[in-house]
Amino acid sequence: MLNDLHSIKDLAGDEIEKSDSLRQVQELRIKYLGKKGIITGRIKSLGAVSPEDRRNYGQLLNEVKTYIEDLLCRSEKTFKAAELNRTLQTQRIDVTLPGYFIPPGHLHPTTQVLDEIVDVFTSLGFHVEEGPEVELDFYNFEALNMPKDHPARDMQDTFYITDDVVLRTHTSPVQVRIMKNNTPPLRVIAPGKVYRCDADVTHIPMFHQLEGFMVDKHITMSDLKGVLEVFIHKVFGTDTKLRFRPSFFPFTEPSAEIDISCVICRGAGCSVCKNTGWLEILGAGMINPRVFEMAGYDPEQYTGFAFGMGIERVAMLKYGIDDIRLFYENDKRFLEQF
Ligand code: 2NM
Repeated sequence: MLNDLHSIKDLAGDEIEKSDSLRQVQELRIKYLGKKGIITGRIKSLGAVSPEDRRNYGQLLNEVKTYIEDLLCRSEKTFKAAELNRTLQTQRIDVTLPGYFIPPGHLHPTTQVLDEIVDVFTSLGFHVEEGPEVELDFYNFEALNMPKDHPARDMQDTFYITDDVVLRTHTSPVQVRIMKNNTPPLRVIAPGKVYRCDADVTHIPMFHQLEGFMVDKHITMSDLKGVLEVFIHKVFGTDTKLRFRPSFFPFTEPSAEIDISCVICRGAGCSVCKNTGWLEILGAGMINPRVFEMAGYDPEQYTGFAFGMGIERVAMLKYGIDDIRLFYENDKRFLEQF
């Protein structure tokens, strides 16, 4: 009976010694110590051993069990260490290797130009204000001297939300809101997105505008000319000439369109300026007394100038870009140039 245990011990020792993988050792653990294993079986039938042999048999059985357990553990440990070593060899991470290159991003050209323009006007004492893009018909048209039947409304193709609510077609409604809630002197610019139902090489349905105005006693067209000249010279260079052409806007009287000498040919004549030597860049004028009345100001007491420009148009002139759609196609070959 004890011999039986000795031969189990020898066989197990042999088998564990000869195993050459962790899997094999684990199978041997099941074979000897598992639920239906050889040693487990002997322990279970310990009750059947005669009382006089049970003590010695039990003691030896325990020794053999501990011996096998020990061998299995040691063998498992060896194989696990070898496996870890192999993993460390084959999957070694060299922390000194350079990381993946993450190309730095930059601001969109529209934002760059907008920021530059905003900087010029804030340096002249203008405050930046914003307003809603979904705007009441009243602020977008009515208060800017464009009543419901006004032909000027045909000048803009408007996105209507309801009869009284539109996507703002310009940022002037912000100025009206400012005037209604403040008393002069006022120097404010309103940059932001505007919407017009339009699409071709020079028009897109959403673009950016910046409008500004200055209201106080005794503001004249000279103030307008001075402010716009500083702006143009800072953005396009001091050798850029300005030209004021009479024009019409419902919200200003008198009104003017402002041209700058062509940034490409410097006035000599080329394809960009269509041989005129001039490029249109801004609209402006003296705020119409009717707009002041709508805002609750006394037009006898206050005067003011206002102006407006398309940011993408300024960017196109500044960088010689001939298609406005490039600003919204997100082609990296285009964007990376800025
Ligand atoms: C332009 C041209 C001329 C303008 C007028 C006003 C307001 F609200 F003060 F009356 N804001 N912006 C204005 C004037 C805008 O854009 C071409």
